[in-house]
Amino acid sequence: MKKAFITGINGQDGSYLAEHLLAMDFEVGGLIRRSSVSENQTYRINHLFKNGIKTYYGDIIDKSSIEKALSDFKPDYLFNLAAQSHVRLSFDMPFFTTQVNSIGALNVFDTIKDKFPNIKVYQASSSEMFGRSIDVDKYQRETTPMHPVSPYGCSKLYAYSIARNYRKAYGLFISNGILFNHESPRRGRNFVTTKVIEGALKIKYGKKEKLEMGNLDSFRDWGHSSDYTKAMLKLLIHSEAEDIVISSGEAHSVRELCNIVFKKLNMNYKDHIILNKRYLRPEELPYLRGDSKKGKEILNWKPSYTFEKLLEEMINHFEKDFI
Ligand code: NAP
Ligand code: F7E
Repeated sequence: MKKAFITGINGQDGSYLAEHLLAMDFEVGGLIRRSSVSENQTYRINHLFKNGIKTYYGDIIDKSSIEKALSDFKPDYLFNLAAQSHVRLSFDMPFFTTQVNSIGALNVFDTIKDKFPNIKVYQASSSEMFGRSIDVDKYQRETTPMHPVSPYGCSKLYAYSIARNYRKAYGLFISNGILFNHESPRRGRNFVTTKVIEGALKIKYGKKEKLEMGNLDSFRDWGHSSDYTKAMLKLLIHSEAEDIVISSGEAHSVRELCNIVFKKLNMNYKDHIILNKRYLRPEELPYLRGDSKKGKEILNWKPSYTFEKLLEEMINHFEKDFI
């Protein structure tokens, strides 16, 4: 039985990945953070303990905690998903974001180099690393230059680069999955998909009148976390370490997202959405659309969700709380 260890196991992706690994007969372990509200520590993975997952307290800023957990669990694969993953908040907390996303990743890779060089590592890289850079055909792909426009994007670019450096310099198996936005019913409430869906439902059910939003004119390439976490495993069981884009290949604006969600709930978003400058970013990334041709070819990966199906699943999930 192969063993896989996940940092960030209690996150959106960590929980879907853990489910998938268990279904594929892996033994699964993961790092969880201490929270003063202890229920939050394992909020998204409580349903998996009956399957025997093993968790360790730790933090990727604390190198000793990574080393202790890996010495005990002895994984074959490690998925480094732990991060401060909110882009706008990274402008409020640039040092913390860099500490976790950059130095935290280095802590993981350096522990692997010194103590566990046979573990294969997945690094959760992000389309946010491209920033405003885009190819002439209006796609971003593995070869597109990276010019991030947020502290989050910069912190992820450091982790991406040091992953490649450690792979080459020390012969380690470290792969970067360059994932475009992906969502699900488990997406945090302050990301735009969940925020629009919950906001629209509150308006429909009379709990709220207006929804305060930031920039409606940016475009994102949205997929489903359960599809994208399957690509993570495919990347690590691939014969060679690679850097690979995972995306849907479609770009939709935030305005279109609002239009679809409100329409599905028989409302017009224009009657309810107002601008609050608080939700604007000091620098915005205007357009993301990924070309995942390489991933489709070498990993034989393809998404099962369309944008509409993703939104429908999320609306149905959140609407249960209102009925
Ligand atoms: P998420 O829901 O925010 O999950 C992040 C996880 O990391 C949480 O479980 C969190 O712990 C944990 N964490 C944060 N700081 C930590 C630290 N210092 N030490 C240990 N654990 C820590 O994010 P996600 O959507 O699942 O994304 C997973 C990864 O993919 C992240 O690295 C993200 O940056 C990257 N990514 C995400 C997307 C996307 O669209 N979702 C796209 C590209 C890349 P708590 O549960 O205790 O908060
Ligand atoms: O914003 C706009 C906002 O916060 C999407 C993370 O998973 O994907 C995610 O980062 C868009 C942006 O995701 C609001 O300005 C408008 O243009 O849902 P988001 P993100 O910033 O794209 C990347 C790939 C990651 O790696 C990250 O970890 O929506 N927007 N109004 C808003 N966004 C939010 N959150 N809230 C608003 O009120």
